Amino acid sequence: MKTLIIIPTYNEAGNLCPLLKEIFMRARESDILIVDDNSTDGTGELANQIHTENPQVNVIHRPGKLGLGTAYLAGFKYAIAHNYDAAFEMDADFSHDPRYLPDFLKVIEHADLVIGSRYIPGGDTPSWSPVRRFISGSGNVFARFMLGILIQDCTAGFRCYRCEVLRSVDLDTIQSEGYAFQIELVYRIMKRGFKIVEIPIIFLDRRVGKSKMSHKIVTEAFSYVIRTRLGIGEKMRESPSSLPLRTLLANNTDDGIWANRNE
Ligand SMILES: Nc1nc2c(ncn2[C@@H]2O[C@H](COP(=O)(O)OP(=O)(O)OP(=O)(O)O)[C@@H](O)[C@H]2O)c(=O)[nH]1
Ligand SMILES: [Mg+2]
Repeated sequence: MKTLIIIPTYNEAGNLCPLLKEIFMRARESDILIVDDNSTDGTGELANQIHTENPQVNVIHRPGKLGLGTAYLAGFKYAIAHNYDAAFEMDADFSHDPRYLPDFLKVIEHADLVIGSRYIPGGDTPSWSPVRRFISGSGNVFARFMLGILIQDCTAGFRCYRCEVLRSVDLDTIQSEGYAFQIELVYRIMKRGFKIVEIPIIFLDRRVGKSKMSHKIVTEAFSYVIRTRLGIGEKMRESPSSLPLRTLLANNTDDGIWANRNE
């Protein structure tokens, strides 16, 4: 399967080289796309230099910090245009440990979307404070309950999509960023009846560099869930009232993988 690992970067110069080295140790055949937003620490130039040494690594440069959601959308469109079979979302800060890549690659052979989940047996967030755990955990419960999503970790950002799934979700109508972006994509994909599988991951804090997390990202996620539940605006087409009643079956399979699918 021809796969692309999309890595959005904003000031990740300290992480980039060690990360790419570890990725190639685990997923030698995959190509990498860095989407850099004119980082001020030289990440973009570093990415160019890596590209000249290794054409398996490509770079999209954008003029300024335009947000994580649009960075992934640019990456997805690149994956579709270049005929990849599957595309990963992966952070540059080592929170998404490359050691899980072989698990994703195995499971995507039989799934449409694979999510690295912190909230199924075997998954964890050991370095988070109780407050951060509470915000993420309650946000997930809220989104799942309001939108009828039976995925345990719908804000997770370590994912592998089949490109045919990305083709089907009308990427141009997605406007969310941050957590809302992840919820919106999983919700749309679930509604179209694709097979979504969660695999456990241990999510660690970034090794070096600064977080770009903000209160705005959390507020946006709550707002997206409420607007979608109420069927406000364009999201009406995606409203939960159009979900088939027997939408999802959650199976905790023998190998510790949770599968959700329309049946
Ligand atoms: N291209 C691009 N990348 C971004 C932008 N904001 C964040 N990123 C990248 O997206 C990934 C996730 O950002 P983080 O700062 O780690 O945010 P987070 O993972 O939600 O928060 P932490 O848990 O605190 O690390 C990293 O690879 C960032 O460099 C942006 O506006 N544009
Ligand atoms: Mg991070």
